Amino acid sequence: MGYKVAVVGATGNVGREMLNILAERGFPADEVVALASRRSLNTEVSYGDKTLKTKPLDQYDFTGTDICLMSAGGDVSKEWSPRIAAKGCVVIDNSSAFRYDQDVPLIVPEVNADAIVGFSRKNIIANPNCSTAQLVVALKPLHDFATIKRIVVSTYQSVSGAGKEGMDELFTQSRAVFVADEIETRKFTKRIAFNVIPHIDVFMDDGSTKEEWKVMVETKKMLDPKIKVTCTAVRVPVFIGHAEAVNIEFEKPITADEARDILREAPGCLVVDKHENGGYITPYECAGEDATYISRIREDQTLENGLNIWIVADNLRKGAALNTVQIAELLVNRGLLKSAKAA
Ligand code: 11C
Repeated sequence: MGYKVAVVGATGNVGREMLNILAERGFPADEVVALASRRSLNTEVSYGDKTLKTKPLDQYDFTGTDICLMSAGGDVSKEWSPRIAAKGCVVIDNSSAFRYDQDVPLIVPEVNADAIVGFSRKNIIANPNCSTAQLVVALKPLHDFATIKRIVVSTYQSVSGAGKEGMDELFTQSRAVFVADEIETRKFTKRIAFNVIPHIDVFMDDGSTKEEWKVMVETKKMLDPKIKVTCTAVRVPVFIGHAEAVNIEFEKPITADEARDILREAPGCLVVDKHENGGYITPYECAGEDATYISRIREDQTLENGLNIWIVADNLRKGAALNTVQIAELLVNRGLLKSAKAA
């Protein structure tokens, strides 16, 4: 028996990728329903070799739907996730609306799969921010080996993290530069074409941005609350793929060779680390891929038990849609979806 799955926000960057990945991975669905706001009504979206027409979220009855993959932003999620969950449908939410709720597990299956059992308290599971997802995939096996004390993260985040409008703005501004046209900024606060912007999401009282705060709070929630995290999050003129330079301080000794061997065996990780020209992965190469790539693994000579690493992943896949589908697979594989349905 397969499941009935709804995808909310099916016309967005992440929603479309969710549909692709459900089909690609052969998720055991008898029926997949694409839902969207009235603005995007009857839009055609692909699900494998089928084309689905979006239906309106506010007219859909979730009774009998087993699982809802939600990618419609925090405000829509706050309003709809509890209503959908109350119908017995498990919500896996890609927004930040429930990530910091103690009664909602925040899950990256390679990192904290066992925490998923907590979903039954609210019938909601949260998917982390894209920059945190790839970070914890790479850090978890290293933490298990040598216990991380502190990390300093610098992110290089692609414009697709800001949705389709972000991608359109990079394209339009780049073209305008070449044809000497006027550069308009709408989505970003400064020009993004041929530039970098040290600002993602809103500013907090301490001068950090919300993106930097999310990386800190979500890493602690999923990996270990004792780890100290500091982050600078930067938008770069790349369409897809987030990169991160991470400096890690461990409690116990760990060599670069040991880290490389550990990461080679770790779930979800792919090490590309040749000390030669091009012997590392860049965001452009990771677009469309599922793995979290780790390169430039080296000891930090200025720090006892310190390493530097470079992490790259497709932010729309491991950072969002793929991780959401992996959570759904985890529910299925552990028999949790059926028991939730029976309860
Ligand atoms: C960005 N990381 O690149 C953001 C997008 O909390 O899920 C994802 C925001 C979130 O702009």
